[in-house]
Amino acid sequence: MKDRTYGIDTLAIHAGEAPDPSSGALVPPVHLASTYHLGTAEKGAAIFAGEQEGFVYSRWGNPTVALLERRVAALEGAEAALATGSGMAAIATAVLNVVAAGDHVVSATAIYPSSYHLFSVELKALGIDTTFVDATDAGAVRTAIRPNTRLVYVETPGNPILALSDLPAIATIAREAGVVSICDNTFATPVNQRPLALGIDAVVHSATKYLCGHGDAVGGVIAGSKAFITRAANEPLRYFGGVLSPFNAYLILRGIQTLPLRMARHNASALVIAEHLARHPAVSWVSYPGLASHPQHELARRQMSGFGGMVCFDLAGGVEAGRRLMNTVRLCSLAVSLGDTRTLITHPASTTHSVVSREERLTQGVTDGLVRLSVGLEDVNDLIADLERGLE
Ligand code: 4LM
Repeated sequence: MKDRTYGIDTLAIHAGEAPDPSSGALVPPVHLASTYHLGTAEKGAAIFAGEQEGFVYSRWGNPTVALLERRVAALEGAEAALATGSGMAAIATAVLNVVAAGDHVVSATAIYPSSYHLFSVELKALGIDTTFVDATDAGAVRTAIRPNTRLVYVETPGNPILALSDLPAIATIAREAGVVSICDNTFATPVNQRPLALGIDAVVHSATKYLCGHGDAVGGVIAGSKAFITRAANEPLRYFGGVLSPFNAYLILRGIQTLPLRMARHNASALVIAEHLARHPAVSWVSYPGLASHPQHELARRQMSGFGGMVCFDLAGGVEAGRRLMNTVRLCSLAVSLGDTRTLITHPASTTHSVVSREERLTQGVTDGLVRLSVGLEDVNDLIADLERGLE
């Protein structure tokens, strides 16, 4: 199948597939084997020497996982992809594929907090320094680049405030400086945004989110050039070992088939809800890239083909209003994560960030009334009615 000639709806269902030769089954088998028969000594030697393709051991490669990799590569328009055991494993593997002790990273500040921790604590302990910048300003990225900078890292739309980074501008800055660029595309998905086509070198995903889409598997994926992916597979992934289980690969593959359909509904419902909240007296502001009031709405229109299912808003009534909303909603689930069929809602000030001092959380952009909504696939009128009861 010449994947590039098909539309994304077709790729999501068929890319990379090869019917199981032993049974003809259309649904991909879940290959649970950890190890594989090498055939003959000569064939085993050829596989080990890299002269012949073949599976050896499932930490090095697995047929079900490989199908997921081909599928995501096609969706992202990448030469290759590499699946990992979680989104964090994808980020750590991709980053460690580029940087080593003594190197420097320029990262957006507004990224998933665990990614921020990876750079600010874990990589720092390994001798890798990171400068965090407001990546909504591409000039700030350029200014922060040093002679030993090896990597520019962004997440757009960023978690949770949905700030955007100008991907073509950042890709150009990185390329001119001889620096690798990586974008976390989890919030947008390849349906709404294709960072590689905009010049970014590699994409990382938490496949736990929209790619899987049903909240039943943790996983991650990296997509990029064949050289980038081969090195990531043969070095950091193989030796740090953060591989994906074949069963989770199967679940994510199953979810991906409906990714374009689901994203169309996520996009449509999130816009309706964002517009509704923007008119609501209990809401002081709404952040959604699809609203004309979003400070980077024009950029969103240029680099995204849909604005996603995440909506962020601030309650005028602060922490108490947030607590009331969390305790009143019935259809929206009070839960972290995102990208599921069901709507997920969080109010960091009363939950995940309640142990952090108010000053510290404000510096992270987590205001008293900040609410993050992962708009699911339920009837949008039911969702609005559910939110309305908690906003009264
Ligand atoms: C959450 N997010 O926001 P794994 N990249 C982005 C993310 O939002 C996440 C990851 C990577 C949330 C999890 C609890 C933009 C996670 C990390 O959880 O390692 O698959 O992905 O609520």
